[in-house]
Amino acid sequence: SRRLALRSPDDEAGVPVGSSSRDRQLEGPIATEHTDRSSSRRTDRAVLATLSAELDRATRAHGGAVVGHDDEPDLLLALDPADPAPAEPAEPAGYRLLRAAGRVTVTADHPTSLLHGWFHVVRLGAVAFDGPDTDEHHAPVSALRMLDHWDNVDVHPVMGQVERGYAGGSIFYDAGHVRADLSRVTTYARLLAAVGIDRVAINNVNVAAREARLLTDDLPEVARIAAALRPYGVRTHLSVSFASPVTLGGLPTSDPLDPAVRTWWRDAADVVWRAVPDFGGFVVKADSEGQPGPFAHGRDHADGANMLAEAVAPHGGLVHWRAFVYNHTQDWRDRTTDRARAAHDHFAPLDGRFAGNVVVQVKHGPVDFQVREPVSPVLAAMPRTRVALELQVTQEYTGQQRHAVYLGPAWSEILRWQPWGDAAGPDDAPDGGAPVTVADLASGRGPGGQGGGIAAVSNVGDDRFWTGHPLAQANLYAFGRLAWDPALDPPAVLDEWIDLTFPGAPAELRAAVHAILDESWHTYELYTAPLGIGFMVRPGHHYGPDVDGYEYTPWGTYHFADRDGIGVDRTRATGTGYTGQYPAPWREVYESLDSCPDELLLFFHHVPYTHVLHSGKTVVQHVYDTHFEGVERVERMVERWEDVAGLVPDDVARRVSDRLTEQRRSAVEWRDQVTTYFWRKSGIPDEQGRTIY
Ligand code: GCW
Repeated sequence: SRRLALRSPDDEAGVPVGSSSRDRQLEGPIATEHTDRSSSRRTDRAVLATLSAELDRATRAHGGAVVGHDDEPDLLLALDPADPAPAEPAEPAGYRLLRAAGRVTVTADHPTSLLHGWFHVVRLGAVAFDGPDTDEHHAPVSALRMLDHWDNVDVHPVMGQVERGYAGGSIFYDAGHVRADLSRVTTYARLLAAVGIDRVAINNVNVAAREARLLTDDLPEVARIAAALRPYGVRTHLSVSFASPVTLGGLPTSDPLDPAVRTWWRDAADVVWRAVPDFGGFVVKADSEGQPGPFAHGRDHADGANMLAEAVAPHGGLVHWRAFVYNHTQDWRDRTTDRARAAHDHFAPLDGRFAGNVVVQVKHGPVDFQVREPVSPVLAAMPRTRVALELQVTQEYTGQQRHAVYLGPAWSEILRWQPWGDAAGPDDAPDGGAPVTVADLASGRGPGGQGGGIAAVSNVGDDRFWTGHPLAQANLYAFGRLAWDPALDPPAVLDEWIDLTFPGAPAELRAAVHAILDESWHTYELYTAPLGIGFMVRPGHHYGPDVDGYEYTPWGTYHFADRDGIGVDRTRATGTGYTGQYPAPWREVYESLDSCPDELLLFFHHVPYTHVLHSGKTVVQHVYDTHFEGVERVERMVERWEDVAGLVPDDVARRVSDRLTEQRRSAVEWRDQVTTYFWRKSGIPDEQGRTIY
């Protein structure tokens, strides 16, 4: 029963809290000049009210009392705006946690940072008070941490309401409208604040006619969503259609260099910020998979992005411009076009041309969120651009929330990857400074210093467990925590999630959840497409095995298996030249069969089935062994859960059991199709004589 208190400058002076140094840092000089202070005060007041409600709620749940800040509280949350605020602080703001003689003070200069500090204390629980005296500063490594929803207002005939959504319908929309009751959105914002996410894009990047109108006719409804997110310091972004000037504005063109088009977007942005003063900005998928873009007007992506950037700049807004651009109408007979090359071919030459409030958002791999891909070379190719890393929390290609797949370890590997090996940048020797990681690039600590942050596609829907599979909540949690601090250890993050989700979890439950999830990403990799080749999924919905499903399609995701071998030759010597998009040492490491890591072998090389891996196994024997092992591991996951299911609420237990049953069925299906395919293609029997069909 602890005594909790909140202190803000309002208490003393009765004046609203001023705009924060953090906002200025996020948006650079443009925002400093123009940010409307009253809009940020509105957010600040909303978040302070939330903090005060959080303290009440905590004392109601756990005892104790909310007291005045002068009454010697055990925990004091103190808003302490820097005065005067530094023009350009070097680090994104976080909070300071001071513990002296069992009393804790959390101080921040921005209400949202203070809220994040509060949730840090919640996460620590009693330990927050019991530890030794300390004075710590916690700041997110990256200033921009965002979730993208691929939600449609209407139910799309093929994609459903949430494109690649596996957790029911949208939390924002129902029956063609923004929901009347948005209380769940506020609860969602609370979950996000608890893991440090503070920006959400609320509609699909594939913007259909109905959804395009969120920008105009539906603004009052968007404002309601923003109001539901605001109390937890989460800012709203919209995906917009590049063709809006024509489709919504009735103009004859959407040419980004046309003055009338520029005026249309400026006016549109003005109206948006009038409706939502703390609006975050626009997300754009242009010239990709049928979405309109600048190409139709003979312009490039920088022309398109900069035109929107100019429109949102007066409001301190951002444009997240996606680099997921490739030809999806390829001819499989054409061996020269390589989808993996596309993002780099399109974007690297534009480095230096994007405005300061454009973030170029790059998928983590060159193809499409596969269980295993090399890290995209685009992330290291644009030092003069704010580049963001895009991850996929929704499990489109990793089991669609029917399979338990904890992605924390995968993201951790990506975030820690070093594009220049042991060197700190393109021109540095290996001992010329600390090696730069992907996390450094995304947070502005790499060459050029232009971080665009970290974004991910959300896995949340209106499902009663939020994420379909209750264990998939761990992915949402881990994304937020790793975006805040990419150095965190994924199993430790999982422990945090277990503590918060199953309070007082007995040791057996904790051990079982670890046994099920810790290695689950590798397990999924074992029983699906081998050695970095990717896809092999059923076309369209992307669930379950279909080895040749995409082999003769226009989408450009091929494996080229024949009776002798498999893999895509992406070398400079004899293939598509994709390896040349990497800096040293990777351009050489991937180029050579000898040094290419096994797990990516078939991404980079076409080899005979008898090729011997570094592991000592042939490719075909590796395929057999991994697929049998994958299924055995899933069987152990099922058993582990049955042992502990009685320790969690019945509905959770049942849902997890049902999903694990499906995972086992699906893993067997994958195993049998993939092993049979390779046996039939190669005619090489399994050394262990197991059943192959
Ligand atoms: O992964 C693919 C998905 C599409 C998605 C696209 C993208 C929103 O299959 O459904 O469209 O990527 O990222 O734009």
